[in-house]
Amino acid sequence: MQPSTQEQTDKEKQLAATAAMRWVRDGMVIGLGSGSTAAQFITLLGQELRDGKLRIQATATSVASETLARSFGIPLLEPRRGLRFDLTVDGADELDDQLRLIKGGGGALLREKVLATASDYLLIIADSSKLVPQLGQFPLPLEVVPFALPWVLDAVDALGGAPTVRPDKQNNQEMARTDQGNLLVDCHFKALADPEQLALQLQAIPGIVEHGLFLGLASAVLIGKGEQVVVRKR
Ligand code: ABF
Repeated sequence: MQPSTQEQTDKEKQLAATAAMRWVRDGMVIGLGSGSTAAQFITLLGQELRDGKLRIQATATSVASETLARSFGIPLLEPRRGLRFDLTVDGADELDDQLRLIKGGGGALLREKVLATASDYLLIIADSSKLVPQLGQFPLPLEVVPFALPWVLDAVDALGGAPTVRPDKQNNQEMARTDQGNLLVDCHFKALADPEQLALQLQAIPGIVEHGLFLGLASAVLIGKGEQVVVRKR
């Protein structure tokens, strides 16, 4: 019997997360990403640590990842000046062949970008559905300060982004909140002809704390594809 698409996707995530362990060295300071693929990596890391095979320290990009890391006893570092990460391992919602990414579908884009920027090496792990010829089918997330929301919506509309405020379906709330208490806006550009230009335009809108375009940040991507892992490096 053929595995279902979901089973295949889960397997590809597992393959990518397992392959990422080859980038881990004893004594490293590691940034922990968010989402289901990153969770698989944190689990593998936690198991190695628990078995005494590895000593690492880490900082997590979300409360969820922090909770998972804590459950394995991974030593967690608080943000502080000068703290750098040897390696950050994180997932993505979309990626193209230039290693440009859309992230933030899980709402953790701000901390993800902070850690990505403070990392010497950003390793992205993903299943094969994430690799696309052109970014933009996946709605581009923005983290927005609540006060600024109406004006941010106007400005993104003017750019053709057809913005929607992300609801918190789980808690039946009209608006989801990030770990920082901000709102999430999803932009439906459909296709991003010039992600670099769009990133500059979004950065210029007051009230947008961060956008989900990760450009020039990924050092390498590991893509689970069927039974294999495809590696792409910058
Ligand atoms: C995070 O997890 C994100 O930036 C992205 O939204 C998401 C990918 O999710 P998954 O690994 O569950 O497909 O890394």
